[in-house]
Amino acid sequence: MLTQEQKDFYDTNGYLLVEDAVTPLQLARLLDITDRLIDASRAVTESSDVYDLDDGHGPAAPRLTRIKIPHQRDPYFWDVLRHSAMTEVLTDLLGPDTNLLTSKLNTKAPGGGRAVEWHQDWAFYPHTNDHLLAFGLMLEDVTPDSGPLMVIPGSHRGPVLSHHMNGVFAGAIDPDDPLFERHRAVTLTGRAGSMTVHHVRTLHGSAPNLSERARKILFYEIAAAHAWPLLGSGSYFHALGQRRFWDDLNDRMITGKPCLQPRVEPVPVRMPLPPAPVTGSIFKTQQSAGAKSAFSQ
Ligand SMILES: O=C(O)CCC(=O)C(=O)O
Repeated sequence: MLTQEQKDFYDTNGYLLVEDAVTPLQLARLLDITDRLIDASRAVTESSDVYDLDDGHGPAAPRLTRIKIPHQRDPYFWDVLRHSAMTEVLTDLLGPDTNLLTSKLNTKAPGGGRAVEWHQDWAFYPHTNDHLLAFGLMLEDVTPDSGPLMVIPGSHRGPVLSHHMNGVFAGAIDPDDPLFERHRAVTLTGRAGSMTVHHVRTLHGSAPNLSERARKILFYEIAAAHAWPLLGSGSYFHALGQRRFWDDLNDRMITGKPCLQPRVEPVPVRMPLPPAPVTGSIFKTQQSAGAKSAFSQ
C-alpha cells in the first residue's frame, strides 16, 4: 500500500498523511455509528466509561470531547481496522504482528471543542521498544479552524520531554520548555477518509475547534507485538491474571500473532507517575494536573 517514498518520509519525519484509508462505504458506516453514539449521549449527565463530556453538554446539544474505546461499543470499528487500507499501512510500518492498545474517537464539539495540549504518547505508555504508532482517521473533513492534529517533524528521534507538572504526570509538556520547537509545527488537515499516522514519540497537539462543525477523528493506538508495555494504558492487564491476560492479548491482535520474546531496546523511559488527580481521559489528566496551555482558549 505505502510507497517506499512514504515509508522513508515516515521514518524521517515521524508522521504521515494517507488519503483514502477507508472506502466511501466504510466511511459512511463509521460516521453513521458515530452519530448514533453521539445522539445517545444526550441523556448522559456525567463522564462515564463510554463518554467524556465537554463543558456545556446537555440534551439539546451534545458536547463531547471523546467517545471512549469505540471498538468496544461497536464491532465495526474493529472490523474496519482489520479489513481496509489501514491494515496494510499498519503492516508496512510495524511488520506482520501488531496489537491494538486502545481506540478513541475525539469528537471536538463545534465552537470551542477542547484543545489537546502538546505531548508524546510514549510518555503515557512506555514499552520495551518504540515500535508503536497512532492512526487518526478523519470521519469528516478536517480544516485549519476545526482543531486539526499538529506534529513536530522529526521529534520522534529527539528527546522525550518532561510531561510532569505540579509533582504529577500531567500528560502534557510545558509549552515554555526550551526543547519544544513550536515554530516547526506542521498542521495535518484533510478530506474525510484521510488518515494521519504518528510515531509514539512524535510531539503532537491540537487547538480548540473554532469551526461550526464537530471535528471527529477516530484514533487507534497500535504496537508491534514485540513491544511490551512497561506501564500506562496497556498495563491494566497486569491486574487480569495470566489466563485472562492471554485471552485479552489474543483478542487485541490486529494482524499476526503475539510475540513472547519482547524486543528490549535502550529507549528513554520515565514512568507516568504519580498519576494526576483525575485520569479518565487525556483531557481530564491535563486539566486536573494543571498542565499549562499552549493554546489560548
Ligand atoms: O484529538 C486530537 O487532536 C489529539 C488526540 C491525542 O493526541 C490523544 O488523545 O492522545
